[in-house]
Amino acid sequence: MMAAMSLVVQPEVADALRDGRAVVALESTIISHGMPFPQNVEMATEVEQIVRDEGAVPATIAVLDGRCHVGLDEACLHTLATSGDVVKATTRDLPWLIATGRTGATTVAATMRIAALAGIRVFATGGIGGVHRGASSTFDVSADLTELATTPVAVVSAGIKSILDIGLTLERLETASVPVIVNASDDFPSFYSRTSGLPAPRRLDGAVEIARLLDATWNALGLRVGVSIANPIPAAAEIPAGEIAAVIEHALDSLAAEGITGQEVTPYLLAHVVEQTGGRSLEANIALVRNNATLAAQVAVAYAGLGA
Ligand code: PSU
Ligand code: MN
Repeated sequence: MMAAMSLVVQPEVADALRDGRAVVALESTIISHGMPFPQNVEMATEVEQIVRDEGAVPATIAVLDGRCHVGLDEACLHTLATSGDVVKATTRDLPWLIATGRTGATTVAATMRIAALAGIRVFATGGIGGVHRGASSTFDVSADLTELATTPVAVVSAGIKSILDIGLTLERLETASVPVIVNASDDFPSFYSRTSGLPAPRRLDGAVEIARLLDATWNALGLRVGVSIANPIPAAAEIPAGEIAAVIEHALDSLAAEGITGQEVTPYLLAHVVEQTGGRSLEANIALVRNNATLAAQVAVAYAGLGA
């Protein structure tokens, strides 16, 4: 089978999946296109350790020379973190990468798809893509939303960055019947900030409640959808929404001035924000990814414990 041939699962990950033990998928666009070197590779390595400390097996996902890898060694992580010509790959890019034997860093969408093929149900990242501001004229809506609508993987993020239209993104997720849960808060978080001005669509408290919701979604109801779990950034690392707002407005202005469109939009905005905050946003970003890895691993352990 073509899918089996192009899927390379690390033995440790394959063993855990076969035995029904907890596995957490991790994406690679955040490494290649979401953070600068060397913080990107330090973050990727540290996050894998956090997942292990919580009793789960990490599986960082990327396409290497046309094969979908589930679980990467140190050398592969380093290549993704340093090589300037790694393609940013969303789901529609996967066939092209496989057909041409190329290397790509997977977005949330592409990581979800490969995780599902491997049988992984829980995935930790920083922020998910969504409906871009001005999408009514640009039609720029991330394929992350399409994937959440069709692929049964739970994605733990710190919410949605306000480079996007958070309200419209939540509307699209509702239309797609994607459960959107906030962990331990009544406010929907906006990545750097614990609030966004919007309420949590639904709230749950902790991994056991979240695992029960996953069981209800996929097993009791048979819904073939993703689940979005928003985990607010720890208070100590938060950048208040009012403070980051001006930086984001500036980033959006220069995006327009430079005429950047399409797949380059998100990496451009992320890099601009890091530059304008003198690295403070990068520290916040790393803190929230750590926090998400912890919760995702706890959820994966709790879900495995249900024997679902
Ligand atoms: N948002 C972030 N950090 C990120 C991304 C989004 O705060 O690193 C990355 C993720 O990989 C996400 C992708 O899946 O950007 C979305 O890109 P686009 O908007 O082109 O779909
Ligand atoms: Mn886009």
